[in-house]
Amino acid sequence: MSFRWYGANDQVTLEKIRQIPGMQVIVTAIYDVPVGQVWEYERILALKKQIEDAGLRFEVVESLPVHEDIKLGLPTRDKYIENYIKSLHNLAKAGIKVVCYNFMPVFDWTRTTVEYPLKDHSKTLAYFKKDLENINVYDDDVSLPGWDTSYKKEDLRHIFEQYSHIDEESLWSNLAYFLRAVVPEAEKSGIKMAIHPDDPPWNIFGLCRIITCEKNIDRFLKIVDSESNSLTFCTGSLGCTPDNDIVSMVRKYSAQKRIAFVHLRNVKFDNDGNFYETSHLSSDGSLDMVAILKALHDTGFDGYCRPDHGRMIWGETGRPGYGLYDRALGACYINGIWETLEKEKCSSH
Ligand SMILES: [Mn+2]
Repeated sequence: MSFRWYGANDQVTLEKIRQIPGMQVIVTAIYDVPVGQVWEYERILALKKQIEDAGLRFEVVESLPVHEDIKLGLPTRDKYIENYIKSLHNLAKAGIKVVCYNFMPVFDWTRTTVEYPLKDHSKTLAYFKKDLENINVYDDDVSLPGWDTSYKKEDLRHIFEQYSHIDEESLWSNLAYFLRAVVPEAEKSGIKMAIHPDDPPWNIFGLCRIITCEKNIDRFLKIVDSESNSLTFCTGSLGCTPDNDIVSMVRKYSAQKRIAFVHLRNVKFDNDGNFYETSHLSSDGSLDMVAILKALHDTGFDGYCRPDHGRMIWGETGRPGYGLYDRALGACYINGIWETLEKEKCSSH
């Protein structure tokens, strides 16, 4: 069981995280190194020490971001791939086991609001198709929750111009180029690369997204057939549409030993491309958490998991999706289901 922590500036401190029952591992990153630069060994080691001093372990990185030039397949990509490999070696030397990353063009996870009120007056992240359609990326300076930066319209024009040459097949080929260079190095150093699916799993503003569904994940895993080319299986990202059968996907990829890291989160979707995030409880959302955990348990899953986003409850404020309370409740719920599965297994033998 792990928990994402945003470093020394995170109001959710390591001391608080430590007090969540069953919490063992911290998932974090070095946030002040620009994308494409090498993460120095000394910096990683200092972070590890800070986490270990708080009684936790540092074994999962989220994320080691992929430079836009790699996704675009520009000639400069080789330099950035070289740096990426150097970072991987430094992380391995410090004992990191799993590196989460994504291959979404330009924008990270996308929501249209982070303050959608639920019936119980908690606030959550939501995506309404209509609200996204009303944003004109060419006319407005846009910033949506989830994006690290707000984009000026001039910058966006330039980025969209660059991506206008990138269709799905070229994105696949740029991803393959990256994987063929990086995965063998990860394998040698004992790291599992774990791609995070696109969130949401469909094109945004005409930018292609490819890590979206079972067919595409099958294709992804075949590019380099190695456990070091694995998944961060995010139930909420892939599960925000009825098109993906989450339980059967979890069962399949876990049996193949290709899930290194699981993000557990529940969402409530409709059939028109809208969704909002809920508490982890199965009956609050569209996903069956017991069935998901049973699929992991039946297939001998021994990787890392974390409660993904949480709602804002009990008056907490802070980074949307990353408060303490609801994620801690999620961790306890997950641990409770897992303990039940373990004990059932013992008593049935
Ligand atoms: Mn996730």
